[in-house]
Amino acid sequence: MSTLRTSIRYINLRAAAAVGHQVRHSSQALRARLEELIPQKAARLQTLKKEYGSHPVQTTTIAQVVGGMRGMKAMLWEGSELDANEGIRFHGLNLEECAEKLPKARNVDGSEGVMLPEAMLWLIMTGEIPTTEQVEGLAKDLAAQAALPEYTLKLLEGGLPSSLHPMTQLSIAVASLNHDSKFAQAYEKGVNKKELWKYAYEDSITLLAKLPAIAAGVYKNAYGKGLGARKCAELAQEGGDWTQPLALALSGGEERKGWADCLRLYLALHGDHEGGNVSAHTSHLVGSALADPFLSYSAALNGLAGPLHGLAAQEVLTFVKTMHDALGADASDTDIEGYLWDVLNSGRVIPGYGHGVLRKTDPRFTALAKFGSSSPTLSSDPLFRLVQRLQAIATPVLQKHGKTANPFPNVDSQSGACMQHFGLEEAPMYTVVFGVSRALGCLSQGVWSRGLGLPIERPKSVSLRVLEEGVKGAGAGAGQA
Ligand code: CMX
Repeated sequence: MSTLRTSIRYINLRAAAAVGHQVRHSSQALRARLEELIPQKAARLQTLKKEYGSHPVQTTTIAQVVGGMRGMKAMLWEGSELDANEGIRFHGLNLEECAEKLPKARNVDGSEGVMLPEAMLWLIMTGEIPTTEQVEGLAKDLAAQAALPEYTLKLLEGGLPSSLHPMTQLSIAVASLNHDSKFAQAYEKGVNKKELWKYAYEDSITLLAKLPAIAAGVYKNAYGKGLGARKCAELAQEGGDWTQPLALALSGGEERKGWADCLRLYLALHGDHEGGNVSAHTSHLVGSALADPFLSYSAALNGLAGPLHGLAAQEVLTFVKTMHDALGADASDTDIEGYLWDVLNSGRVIPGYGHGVLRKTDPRFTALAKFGSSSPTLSSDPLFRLVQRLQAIATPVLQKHGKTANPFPNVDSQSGACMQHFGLEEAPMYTVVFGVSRALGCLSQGVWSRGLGLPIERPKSVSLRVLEEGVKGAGAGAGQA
């Protein structure tokens, strides 16, 4: 692989340390902006609650109660909204607009890279497009806190068995950071509830800063590969953006052309997907009990580890590889179609297809496919090509099968094929990388939930008997009318 070094135009952190006052000032810009925005939105929320608190949003149906609460509007979150046909929008911006407007990485050859995930974080948190300087300040803030405490390092340097699933290792390492949670300490000291968001923010930045090193540590601990957590944190502290140290740590220090940009794109695209998906909702729920951001996000990761959610990327790659091995490189469309029917007839799902909300091809799938197709090496990768080809075959098969509400590919269909091409071949790591990304949205949501003073979540469950009695009542009532 070629070794074109990618980096962004950030000044070196050590040089910046010489003007420590300025660095502190710039890196606190996001927090300062939140300090302006949160009271404004909190006031709007109070007015809405006071004047229209009993206004109905929608009627809840029995199908929703017994059907995983599909489409039930029951949470407040503005970072992103998911339209069934258009896909994700971040504060109103679709993915193409984000790709165009957000500050980007810059390669040392002068070419422009892809949007930076830390710019996406800024957008999710504030609803505003950051300037390059603001993103630089944020990246420096993250880099300064990249190192892991010894107790977390111990876990990732042999403390946890290498055979433990990487997602379990990630979740445990994240939860361990609760040892030094500023949020938990502030709560214990009795800090005013209105101030708690500031501590949630501090913990969230700390966690985002450390996630790349944790992921690198998990990789090394599970597979004995890569540079590990300490080296990843050291690389971060040498300057650069949030992604590059992780890209290098996962590739064992080899600078693979296109890899850092692929990872940046992946991290930006997966940052948030509305508030109700399993990982986002879990962190919201756990955070509503005022558990600190480390515990809340660790819980979210356990949900992300489910095969119907984040683990799907791992499943897809295994599925595509197995199919490739079983049918051979010269498989015809008919061979592939037969293979898919065998899967469906044996009661299994086709991983990477379907979605709880989307009813069209996931635009994140399209964004990764576009990235791959523009890369001379990735576009000719056999597995990448098979994923592209599968799209035209699997959708009609699923349509004919007739069960799936959305017979189109979701993002997990594509991501594993991209990552394996750049050398990250261990499929369980894909969900770990997803876990690094999803923190952008989950943690932002946690900061805002505390800023808006949202209460503990406590929906009402009902028994089958209550539902049955309710139906009888409605029938009798209708009959009498
Ligand atoms: N292959 C085969 N059958 C599928 C299917 C698929 N890819 N997707 C859905 N179905 C089936 C469901 O299992 C369900 O069958 P039953 O009625 O027998 O239970 C039926 O179609 C209806 O399901 P749905 O309303 O279309 O889908 P849900 O909202 O219940 O579930 C999802 C959504 C993603 C869990 C489902 O489509 C699925 O299992 N897909 C495969 C796994 C996957 O790719 N997950 C990643 C999702 C993205 C993410 O969250 O990261």
